[in-house]
Amino acid sequence: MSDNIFTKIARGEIPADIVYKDDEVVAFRDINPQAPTHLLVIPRKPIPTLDAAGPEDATLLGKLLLVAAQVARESGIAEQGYRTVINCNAAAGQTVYHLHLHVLGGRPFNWPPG
Ligand code: DGP
Repeated sequence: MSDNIFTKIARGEIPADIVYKDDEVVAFRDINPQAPTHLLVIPRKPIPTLDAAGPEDATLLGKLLLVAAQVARESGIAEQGYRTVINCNAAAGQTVYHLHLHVLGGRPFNWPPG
């Protein structure tokens, strides 16, 4: 069993502002929001990075995206537009080694991201 902080949040061992949960996926508010709405969507399965995901995770990865779209709609940011981000490994800024998808909205975002 993994001891990373997001696995503990998924198990309810650490408090978080949870906006969605089912038997495979949990979504909650980021503790250090970078936008008026900043949600994290995680699998309960402790996959450390996107690079560590395999073909056996294909359905789960698709579900993460569908849950991201659902929580974005439910948060009222979908029509205006939102940014989804997966940081993979250190150079991309990943700090928590449990796969997570950021959903950011409520303000404009630049492209390219810099
Ligand atoms: P990343 O840089 O992609 O690994 O993003 C990790 C995010 O996780 C970062 O935006 C802050 C957030 N975070 C870290 N620890 C906690 C926590 O204990 N609770 C919550 N809700 N978010 C956390």
